[in-house]
Amino acid sequence: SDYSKEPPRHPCLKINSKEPFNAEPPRSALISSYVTPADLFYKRNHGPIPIVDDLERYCVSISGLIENPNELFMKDIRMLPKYNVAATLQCAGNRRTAMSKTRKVRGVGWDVSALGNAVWGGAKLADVLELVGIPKLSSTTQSGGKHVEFVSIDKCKEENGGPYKASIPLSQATNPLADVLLAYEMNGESLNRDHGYPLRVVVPGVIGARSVKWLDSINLIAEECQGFFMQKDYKMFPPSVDWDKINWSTRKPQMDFPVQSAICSLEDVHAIKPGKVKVGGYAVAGGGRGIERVDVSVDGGKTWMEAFRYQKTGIPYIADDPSSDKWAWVFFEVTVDVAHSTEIIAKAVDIAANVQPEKVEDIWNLRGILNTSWHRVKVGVGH
Ligand code: MTE
Ligand code: MO
Repeated sequence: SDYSKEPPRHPCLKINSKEPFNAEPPRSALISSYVTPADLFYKRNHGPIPIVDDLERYCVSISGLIENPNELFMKDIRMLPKYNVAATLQCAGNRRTAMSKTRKVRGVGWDVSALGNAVWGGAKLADVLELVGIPKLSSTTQSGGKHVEFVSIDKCKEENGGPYKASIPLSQATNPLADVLLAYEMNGESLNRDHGYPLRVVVPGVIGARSVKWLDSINLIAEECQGFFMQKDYKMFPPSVDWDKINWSTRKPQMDFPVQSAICSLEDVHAIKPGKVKVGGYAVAGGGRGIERVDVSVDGGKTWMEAFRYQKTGIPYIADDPSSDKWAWVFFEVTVDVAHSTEIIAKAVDIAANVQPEKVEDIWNLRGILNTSWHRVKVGVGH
């Protein structure tokens, strides 16, 4: 594989793996803007970044279990109504490093910044599929297609040199309310190479792995995609299963993200002066469920304070308010009083009353995915 033509990257990114390039911004940079700038947005790759240099010739083929296979060029996709959807993309491996500390897991290490919140601009997949003859709200095509597979241009070793791929159910793909996009813009600018230029899938509310970058083709298939990242990775196993006991076929590919939050105003171990401390971070729920509440504790979870929440410009965020962005994270903030060294904890609750689990041990899994345990930072108080 050829890593000699990688794009330039922001120097502040913390590199977790160089080839393929996997990097995240520092915590403080992550919460410095509600909409994450593209250069600070985490980068999660499984191979070299492909180069698409002829946009005129670039097209997406749509085939498989579909009555009228077709090829769509950029101009066809741009002709469809354009939507701007604010959506947080989060890697299933976010916070893996912390999970690895209790018991070793396999996978790239990540702190708490393997996620970002962008405004994705593009066509709705539901409109694209309608254009090729698949009606809205379909759960099957006439030829028996029940899943929509996205195949990329990039090549990765997990697929033995083949392309990265993933699928979602046709019912989700053809549901306009699911807001699945074929995006050509990120934050009002053309997608950059790292994030999928010229066209990527964005599946809001679902683990990042299903948002295939550098889209090459779409296949209508009867069963979910049989690719590595659907069948041999990104599945949630119980703590009792280790590598000697694993049977991949017993589990479903992970789709929705569970409720998550993390403190970003403080590092894992942070020295502070006694007195008032501002605790800030992000919270995000999967599946379009809003965040109902974020609780913060400064005494190891004995007592809790509710944090203030907002989206965009500091206007209070109320879950279920129609003006809130259902796929986007909320920022939280609370000022606490700290007199001596302690642990500061955050946990979020979504509108379905799902709560982050207390202990990472209880959700430990061999691949180290979905670490959504209470987020803890240690503050050392010096005088
Ligand atoms: N798409 C392709 N083609 N190749 C990849 O390696 N990585 C996936 C997904 N789509 C990947 C991909 C994973 S695991 C995640 S978390 C997101 O892209 C990361 O998107 P980003 O790099 O734009 O943040
Ligand atoms: Mo990911």
